[in-house]
Amino acid sequence: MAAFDTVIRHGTIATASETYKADVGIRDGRIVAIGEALTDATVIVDAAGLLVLPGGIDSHVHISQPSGEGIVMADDFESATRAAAFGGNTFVMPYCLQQKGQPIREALKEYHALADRNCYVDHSFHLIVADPTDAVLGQELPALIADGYSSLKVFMTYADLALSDLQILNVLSVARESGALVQVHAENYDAIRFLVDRLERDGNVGPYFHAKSRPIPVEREATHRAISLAELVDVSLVVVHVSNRESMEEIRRAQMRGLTIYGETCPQYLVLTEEDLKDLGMQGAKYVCSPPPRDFASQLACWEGLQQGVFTLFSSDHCPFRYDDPAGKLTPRARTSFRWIPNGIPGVETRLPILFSEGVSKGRITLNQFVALTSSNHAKTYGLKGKGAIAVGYDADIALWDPKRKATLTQANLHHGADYTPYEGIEITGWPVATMLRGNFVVRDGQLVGTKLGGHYVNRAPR
Ligand code: DUC
Ligand code: ZN
Ligand code: ZN
Repeated sequence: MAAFDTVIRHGTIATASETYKADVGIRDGRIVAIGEALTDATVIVDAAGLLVLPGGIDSHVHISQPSGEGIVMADDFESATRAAAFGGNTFVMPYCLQQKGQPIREALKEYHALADRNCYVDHSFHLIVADPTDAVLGQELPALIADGYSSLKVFMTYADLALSDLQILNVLSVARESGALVQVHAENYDAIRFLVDRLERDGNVGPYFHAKSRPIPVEREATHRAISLAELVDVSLVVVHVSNRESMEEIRRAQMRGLTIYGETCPQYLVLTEEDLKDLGMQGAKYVCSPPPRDFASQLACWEGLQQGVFTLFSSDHCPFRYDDPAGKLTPRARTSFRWIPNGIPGVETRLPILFSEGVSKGRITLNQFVALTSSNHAKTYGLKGKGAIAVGYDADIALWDPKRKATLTQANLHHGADYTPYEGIEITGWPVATMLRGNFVVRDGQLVGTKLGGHYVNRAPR
């Protein structure tokens, strides 16, 4: 019997801290050896000229999430995880949304039923707490956290989701007691309501005014408040999808004061601006997400956050809706006001190529920072054991990258369920040419070779 099931030969391994040439020996889905001239294998993969990176972990995606009456998300678990695999990912973390009045366990049952035997990559769920009743806080959440659902998300905006400060404090307190990590969507709900009403009153209803209804102070204020609430409870917090300097500086200040506040940013804040929403017709709806893309100075601030370690997580916030579809961006009411345009854009397949190309290929970040920001830090932050590194004992979740390969992002070549990409036309240098999940190829040479039975649910111990 051969020593290894598979050996990846002649590649260049990169981890969050180092880059070196070595072969990788895989047995039973795990990395069991890293060394020179490993040859005793059933399958040998020649990775000459390629980078051998841990598979991407996208810890912020929305899949099959209810999104309002008549609105349907463009991806189910099959299409989202297929797109994820084509984009060099081996793990996604979607949300389980608790609807008002619903036990979270009931919501979880529904999401598991949708995901089971329907995923090309591994997955785990964050729990969106929309209704923190005494029963949810006192019994349900502690039990769920103990069962391995160890991350929660709270919203400071949206009619059916926004929690009061008191409710957020209560959730943070349960997280502290039970060992969960809380993410926050930081935008001030009342300020947005005020601005939306004023814009509509003045007849400013096109997609562009979505951005004007959620300016930077709306996000900065909520970021500051959320951090203060976490400080009061003495608990860690992840501020997700940060879009601008002022919010980034709030996080930096908190970190410098010794608080454990994690920051996340996303591709839309590096390569899009609010100008993209400006269209006399409805095309701007393709870029409507929250917080909205800002301006060039904000892009630079987000790069600075990544370079200087204020942001340790780079996620897609994949939240796809079809554009030309009454169940998507062009829902009939969207034409009456930006208020009704579903919030969110696709990005699970394009996250890694965009950061690789704009970051590594253009010299803004190192290859090791790329690995940390897209894989290793997600595993560490959210407690994914044996994921996020090329190391002995770790799962053989691997993306092979051709750092020189050029491509143009275009809808025709993507695999998500949306009918557009907001990143259409972006030129990329550096491409994931193969994705391997626990030692088996899911995507190879542009072909899907895995099965939707391959991706497993992974639970995560309390912190
Ligand atoms: N928040 C997200 O995290 N994703 C999409 C929409 C939103 O508001
Ligand atoms: Zn959010
Ligand atoms: Zn999101």
